[in-house]
Amino acid sequence: MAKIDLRASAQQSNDAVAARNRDLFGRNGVYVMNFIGSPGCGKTSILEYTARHLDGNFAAIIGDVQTAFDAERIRDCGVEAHAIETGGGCHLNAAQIASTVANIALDRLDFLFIENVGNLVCPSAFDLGENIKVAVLSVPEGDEKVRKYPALFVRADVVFINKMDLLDRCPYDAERVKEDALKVRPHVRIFETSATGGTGFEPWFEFLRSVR
Ligand SMILES: Nc1nc2c(ncn2[C@@H]2O[C@H](COP(=O)(O)OP(=O)(O)OP(=O)(O)O)[C@@H](O)[C@H]2O)c(=O)[nH]1
Ligand SMILES: [Mg+2]
Repeated sequence: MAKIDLRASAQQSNDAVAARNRDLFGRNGVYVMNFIGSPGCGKTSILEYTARHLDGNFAAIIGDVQTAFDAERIRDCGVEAHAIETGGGCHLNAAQIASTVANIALDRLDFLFIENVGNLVCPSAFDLGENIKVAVLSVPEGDEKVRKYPALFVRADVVFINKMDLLDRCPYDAERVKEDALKVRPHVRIFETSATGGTGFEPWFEFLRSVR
């Protein structure tokens, strides 16, 4: 009897839905970013700062295992935000995105921000149909994450190093992190920010204006 590889088959069906999402996003002219990083690295805080300071039309989809807290934080910034509660799942999948975007008027958006479930491993393996993956690192996590979790960094076109305000309190070699990221992804764009302090965002906004 032929063996069925369930993981490969789940991946294939995810890829097919992701391709349909990508086609839909392209037809509507919306640029989609999939934010991936450890729990607490500052994904929502970066989106909050972006929501408050970026000109343009955008919406957000926020994935969490449980609660809609982070989607509420984005709504408090005056931006449409939809929560996906995975109920235990450690990453978002393309079908969840497809059913959520069915409730969003994509044609009036410039950008759609997706915050994946806090996790440096699983989310990087699941295409959602996004234009780019955005990896978020933060200073207190330690400076070896690019080397330890390469699967994300070979795929990410943007890397944030967030919580730069904590640099004087944590041993962290930001230059080494940048070298590591450039080694595995030579054209990656790296932004060094403090989301709570509101520093380092202008190059990120310039990048967004350039892809719009
Ligand atoms: N010092 C400092 N704290 C920050 C910064 N960015 C975020 N924080 C704090 O870090 C904590 C986690 O931030 P979130 O934005 O919720 O992190 P997240 O990545 O969305 O977390 P999950 O959704 O749970 O994975 C909060 O207490 C933030 O206020 C920063 O740049 N500097
Ligand atoms: Mg969050």
